[in-house]
Amino acid sequence: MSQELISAIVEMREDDALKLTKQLLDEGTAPMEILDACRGAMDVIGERFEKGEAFLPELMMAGEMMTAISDIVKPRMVEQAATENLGKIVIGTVEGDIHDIGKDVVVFMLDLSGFEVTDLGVDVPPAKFVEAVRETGAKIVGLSGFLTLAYNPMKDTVAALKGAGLNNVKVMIGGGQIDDQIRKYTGADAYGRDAMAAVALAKDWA
Ligand code: B12
Repeated sequence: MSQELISAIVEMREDDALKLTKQLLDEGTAPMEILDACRGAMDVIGERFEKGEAFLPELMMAGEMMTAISDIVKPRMVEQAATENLGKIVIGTVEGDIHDIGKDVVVFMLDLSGFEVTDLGVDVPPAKFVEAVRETGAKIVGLSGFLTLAYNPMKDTVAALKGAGLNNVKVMIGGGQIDDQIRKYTGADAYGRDAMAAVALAKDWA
């Protein structure tokens, strides 16, 4: 069934993709499992784009489908909602990058898990992260980025936080192309593969 969902997304059959998503949820498939299948589909579309077999309109449509699917999936995650306040987190997509679907899922999950999240949106310069951490007193920062071009802004943001004397703030990074090697390059404290990992890291630091 997940394979069917992947095919529907890759073939840009949005109605089928949304129907299959609802069906999978009704059958008891875990929301994160569905998002994982979507990641597979996004990788295929992304590769086609890279090879010049798909173009910007396809990428945009994939983004729209992904948003619609995560809007269906998100309310199903609510069952596990926490009541305690675990602390404050500042999060945003770094400067030069406007990808926000993955970040929004992370924000949703952190919020649900009991964190008070300040979402700075997309294309966020390092200084804005510093300002928000100072204003909120957050002890955790999340940096999202999907472009190779996001690595340096992530590194700059980590450096800006340190430069501002905010040494006790923990930084986690994530997004499509990010891995532990990029974490080392940026100087961030941890890398999280998905929203569940983001929550686990934040809980560890709370
Ligand atoms: C949809 C999409 C778009 C949409 C974005 C819409 C939106 N509102 O976000 C649009 C059409 C706008 C777009 C634009 C561009 N895109 Co684009 N896009 C994609 C695509 C297909 C899917 C991304 C996505 O939304 N995935 C869905 C989410 C849910 O996936 P996820 O990774 O599983 O999310 C989890 C993790 O990432 C993690 N996570 C996310 N953030 C964080 C943060 C923390 C702290 C943690 C711990 C975890 C974490 O948790 C998430 C939830 O579980 C990817 C391909 C891909 N394989 O990802 C290309 C891709 C990212 N795009 C790419 C490119 C090149 C572009 C453009 C430059 C194209 C152009 N020529 O204009 C522009 C860039 C504009 C800019 N300045 O940012 C390339 C980047 C290549 C590179 N090496 O840099 C990719 C990889 C495609 C490719 N293979 O070529 N894109």
